[in-house]
Amino acid sequence: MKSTIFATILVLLAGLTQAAVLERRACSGNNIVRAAEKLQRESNWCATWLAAGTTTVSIPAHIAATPAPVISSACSCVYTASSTTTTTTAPPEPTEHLVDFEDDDTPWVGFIYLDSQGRGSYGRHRYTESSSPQQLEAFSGENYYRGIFKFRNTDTKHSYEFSNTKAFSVNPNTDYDITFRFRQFGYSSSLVCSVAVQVYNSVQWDSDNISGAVMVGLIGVLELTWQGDPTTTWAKAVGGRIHTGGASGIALYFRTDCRCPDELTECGVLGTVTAAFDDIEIKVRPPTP
Ligand SMILES: [Ca+2]
Repeated sequence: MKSTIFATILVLLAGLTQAAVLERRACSGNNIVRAAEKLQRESNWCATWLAAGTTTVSIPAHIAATPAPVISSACSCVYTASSTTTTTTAPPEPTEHLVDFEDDDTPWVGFIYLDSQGRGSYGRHRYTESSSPQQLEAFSGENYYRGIFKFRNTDTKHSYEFSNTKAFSVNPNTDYDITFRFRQFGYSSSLVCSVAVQVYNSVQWDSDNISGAVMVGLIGVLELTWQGDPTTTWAKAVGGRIHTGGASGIALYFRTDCRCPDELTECGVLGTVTAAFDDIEIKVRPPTP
């Protein structure tokens, strides 16, 4: 009994080995595989054969004597049907945009920072309950974008600039409203910060260069007014109207200038200032009734 089982296992093992060898041989360069290779290369014949089945495809004369299963086997060696050939069409980009800085990945928003001494920091900032009370809560969610800088006695002005690195898609020949939330934090009654926004139709971005945003094609400068007081709360900048003309994209360039008032002889009393942005919105202007 024991020897019978052993013999059966040996036979099974032999069968497996033989099948494996046969398969390798089927894919080696024998005549029928070479013929299949040529047919596939020249006319996609193997793909058609394997897809359509053996009854509806005419067999070239030089392999007509070969049994169909052998042809299929050879064709399988030279052509593998792929399920990844379906083309995917990217969904159209939205023409209205909200930048709330909540995503980790905000690839089209890059920023540059300037001040006369090159001091300060900038970036997307996350406010949590454990943050210092001196820090600023976001307008939406937990995140906003900020520049932060400290006045020294000899400083008269700090400027903070940023732009997006990829133009937002918009409809040409359309009126858009551009709004955003801004807050100046660390306010001293005599400090004045102002925000100016320029709109371009594209931006070229060199990510290796910290100041690598090159704005192209000025469309206009936004005339802004404030809903609220940006020194005490998040105020909404409104009135930023733009007509896209021939442009199908717009890129925004923000500049914040914070000046030490002339009457202050020692600007260091202004301390640390945060210029913060959140919820930048680009929307088609509703038609006026
Ligand atoms: Ca936010």
